[in-house]
Amino acid sequence: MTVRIGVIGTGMIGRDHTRRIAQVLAGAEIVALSDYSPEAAEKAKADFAPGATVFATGEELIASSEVDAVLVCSTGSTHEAYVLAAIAAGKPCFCEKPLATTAEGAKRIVDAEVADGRRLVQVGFMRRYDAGYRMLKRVVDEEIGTPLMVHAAHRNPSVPESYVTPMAIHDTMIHEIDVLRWLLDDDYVSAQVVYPKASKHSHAKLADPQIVLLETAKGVRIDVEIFVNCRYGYDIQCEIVGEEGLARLPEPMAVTRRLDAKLATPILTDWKDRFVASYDVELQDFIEAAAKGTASGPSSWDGYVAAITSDACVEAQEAEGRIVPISLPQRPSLYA
Ligand code: ISE
Repeated sequence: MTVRIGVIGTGMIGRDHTRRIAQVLAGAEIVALSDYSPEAAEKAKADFAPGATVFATGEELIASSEVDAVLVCSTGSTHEAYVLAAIAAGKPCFCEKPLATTAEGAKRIVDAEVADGRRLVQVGFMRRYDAGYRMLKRVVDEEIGTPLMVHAAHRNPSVPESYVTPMAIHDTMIHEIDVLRWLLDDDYVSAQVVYPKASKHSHAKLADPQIVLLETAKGVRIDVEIFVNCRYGYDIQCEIVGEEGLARLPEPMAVTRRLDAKLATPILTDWKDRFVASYDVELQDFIEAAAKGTASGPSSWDGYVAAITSDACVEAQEAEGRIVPISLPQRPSLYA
């Protein structure tokens, strides 16, 4: 079966996913597009999916009998309503992060999915599909013994002027929040934020860098450096220290040069390039599950846990070093 997909939000990553589904992946076609800017939807149609229908609203796209499954790639504040509408329509739905902008919103999605009784939602936590993180997980699961500590860093060369302190959590560290609990098969019990000396490249509304300290239910201690004006490149680091040894996320493949009296390896600068291959794998997974009328991969529950943890981290940002407890509700059996 060919899954007929509708994409809501075609300006940014939704445009790239439209290309991916139309030109790279197997088993699906783009039949519908919608964007708050109709020109963006028309442009995606002209460039990648000439046969697609452009809908004026996401709601109409979801309701269309021509659409089997939905990609929600619009701005974060619109996600919750679209995902709830897709669940109500019984259609598999891939939602970019965040699943919702509040933990209560994410919970409404979990509740709707649980009431429906089957998984329909996949959240766009693409790092779980990254080849490097998958290799790292295998080594953590099988070789280094019980994990004790994690040292991680998430560095962006720069961010737009509109990027402010809480976004370091909601927009940036959300990836570590998800991927580390997946790597460790664990959940967080507390968060604390400490601020090093501020970089002169930041501004009054952005504390940069920050260090977030997380503790897990199994007692693992995690430090995550978030530094979004690091200047030199887009750099994701992750080191897990276990009882028997240590495992490190591989660097992205790059050619080392011996040139002009220097030994040099280039570092990427754009996050879209760093995880480009994982987007292909995650969406292929979505298509395969959608063909069976369901969803797999990162779930609404994972989106909800990420939202609860993010809220605690933002509270910790404001709490001047105080440790903020994190407590999770009981995990419904649908997500066991
Ligand atoms: C962006 O939205 C991402 O998802 C990137 O992975 C992250 O590095 C960046 O800081 C975010 O703004």
